[in-house]
Amino acid sequence: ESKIRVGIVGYGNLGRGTEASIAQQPDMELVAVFSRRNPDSVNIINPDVSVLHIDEAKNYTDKIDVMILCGGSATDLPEQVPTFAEMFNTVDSYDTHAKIPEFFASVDKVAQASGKTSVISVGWDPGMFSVNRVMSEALLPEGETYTFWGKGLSQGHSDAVRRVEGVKKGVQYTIPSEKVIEQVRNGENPDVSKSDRHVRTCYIVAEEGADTAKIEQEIKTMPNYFADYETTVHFITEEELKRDHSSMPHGGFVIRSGKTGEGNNQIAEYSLTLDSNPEFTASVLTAYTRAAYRLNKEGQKGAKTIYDVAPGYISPKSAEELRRDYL
Ligand code: API
Repeated sequence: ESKIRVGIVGYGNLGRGTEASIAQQPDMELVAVFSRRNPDSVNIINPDVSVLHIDEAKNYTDKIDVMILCGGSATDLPEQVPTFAEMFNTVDSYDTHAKIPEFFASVDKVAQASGKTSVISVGWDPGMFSVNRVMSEALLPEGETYTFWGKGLSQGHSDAVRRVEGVKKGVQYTIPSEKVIEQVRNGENPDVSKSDRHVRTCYIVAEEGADTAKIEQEIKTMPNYFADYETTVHFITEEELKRDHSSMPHGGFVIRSGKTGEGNNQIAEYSLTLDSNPEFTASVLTAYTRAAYRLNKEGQKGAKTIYDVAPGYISPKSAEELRRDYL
């Protein structure tokens, strides 16, 4: 059987992680990386893979089965995914939770018309955590679901602070409350909102002469990302950022604490401990690339979320092998 031919659009941390992840998949080959930058300035891992300007992508509709879109959620993906869904099956990790319904609708409209399949918003959250929230709530209808993130570096929030005027570089750490995690694991079902379960800390390198008070204010009041959270902003030098904040760990827990029939406590927990947030998100993207390819072959077109894709579709194993080896 021939390999799934894959393309990558956008080559930042996530694009790079995706290149590395495709190399681990026995049934996929990376055809090309597309970037808005000058292709000569893009340093990819495997020098044998072609790097092309994003405008060239339209010439690859019969050479690429699935395009993985690795741009940021703030401005790239809402524009790029509908554009590419006209020409390719796509996979993305759009992660602005509050705007997923409108994003889904805009992609679905295009993909229904083009006959392509677009798996949207797959990473670990949204993504693996979303699946675990839904599964544990279906199993334990009476109870509470708690999502904790971190401590770790959120790519989405870091991307958001870097878009603030006067910010040269920056990162954001999400820090969960250990006390609340403890209470949840003990089955106490504390009544705390997700903004009270976490604090956010930013380390910012400001542009020369920038108004740091204004930057801080703009970050702290940013809707969806920071407005509802207790946020601290530290200004540091470029050297300090490089020295202390170059790794990108993340992770967290989805915990459902419920009661069944005769009042017995049941706690379901899914946890991730990640040395590299972008490399793991990339691994989820490539697994769902397989699903996008197979769903499209079956004629299941349009936008799909992780809830629409049965687990067997993401495995390189056949349904027969899964029944025999994993059930
Ligand atoms: C946070 C999480 C991170 C989710 C993971 C991923 C990212 O507040 O740290 O942007 O890194 N929402 N969407």
